[in-house]
Amino acid sequence: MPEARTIDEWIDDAVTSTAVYDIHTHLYPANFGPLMLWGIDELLTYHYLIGESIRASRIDYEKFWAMDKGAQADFIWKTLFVERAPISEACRGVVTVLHRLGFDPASKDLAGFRDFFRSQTPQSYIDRVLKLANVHTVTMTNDPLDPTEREIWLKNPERDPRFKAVLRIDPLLLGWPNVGSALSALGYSAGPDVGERSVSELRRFLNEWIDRIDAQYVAVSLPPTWNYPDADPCTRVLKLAVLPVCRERNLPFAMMIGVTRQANPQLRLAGDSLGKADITSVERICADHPNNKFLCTMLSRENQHELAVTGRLFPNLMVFGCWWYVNNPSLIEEITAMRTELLGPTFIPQHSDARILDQLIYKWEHSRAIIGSVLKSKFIDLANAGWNVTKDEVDRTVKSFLSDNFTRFLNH
Ligand code: FIX
Ligand code: ZN
Repeated sequence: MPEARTIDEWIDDAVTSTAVYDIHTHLYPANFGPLMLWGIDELLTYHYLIGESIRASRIDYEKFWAMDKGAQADFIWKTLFVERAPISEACRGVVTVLHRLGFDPASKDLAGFRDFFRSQTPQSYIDRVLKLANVHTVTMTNDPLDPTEREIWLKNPERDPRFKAVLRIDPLLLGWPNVGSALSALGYSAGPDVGERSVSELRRFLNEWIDRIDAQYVAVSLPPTWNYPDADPCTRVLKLAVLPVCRERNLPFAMMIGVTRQANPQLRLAGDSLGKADITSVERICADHPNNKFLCTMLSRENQHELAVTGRLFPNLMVFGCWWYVNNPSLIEEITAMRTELLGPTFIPQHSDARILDQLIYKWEHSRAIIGSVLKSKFIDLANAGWNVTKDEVDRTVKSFLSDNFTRFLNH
């Protein structure tokens, strides 16, 4: 029977050496030009830090937005890292990145940090960050209704195999009636009635873009008020277009539930809020469509226990990640322990939601440590119960959590 210290070492080794498949990010490869965000100024102007710095400084919104990115980064650095201790998770993240890149973050030498990033090239920096973060593949968040992104895809860009695509369709479910004209402008005639003609056009849109970007899954974010089924275009488009296409192509449909967009519009991207959603909508959509695969993450802490239980009830549902406002150490630990106790090794504990490439370094370093500490207590409890824990079991469990549960679910 291995000692607790031995199990700890096995888990530390496995958690640090296992490469991650990051199943939800907003990252882009080097040949997507302005969409690829990286470097210290992007790290500092991450919307989490914009929210924190405007709160801490009480600066006027207009005055903040009137600054260019460099000035905003200076302001956030001064407000959160010089005038205050950077103890929030998002601030600690910047410190972890600088430290892992070999800097002394406490030098507070912003100009020196900038010199370093100016000396990097996007492609070589991607190689460096993926290696440092030990991430083998990320999925992007691809919106064909975004003109800048669509233009790049229509040029058939060379693909970096480490950046997989995901077809993000929020407007197709939540944007009626306006999305009708956006689709018509692209040559797809779909009306808010979502009648037969519209349904076949929506299916054509979905199939063409799934092919064009080689989407690994189709995804949407939904408000806490989302109700399934309901007498709205969202339900009709889901039932008549999205789920049939996903079923035919054996692609998971990902639901990110609980976001209230623009609760404070003056904060722009930082102004979104959350709410508790009705878990019975998740139960019903999984029950009504047993041949569809669903990925689901929820934004509200109050939904996490229900979601884990729903995962146990529906094998076609893969519970994943600690999304956004629950992506904080104390909650990642709580959620991961609860899910492990209810679902064993059959869920995906985390995704990074990285918007800036460098964030992969801290989001995975921080989450690996917490996933590791949860697994230590679970495996040691198991050993204390009389089970002869093996290194192979530990390695397989960690690999399932960080990569294989997703690839197996895709291929199932
Ligand atoms: O809907 C999403 O994919 C969210 O992750 C984003 O909208 C959000 O702004 C974010 O970056 C959260 O971390
Ligand atoms: Zn996201």
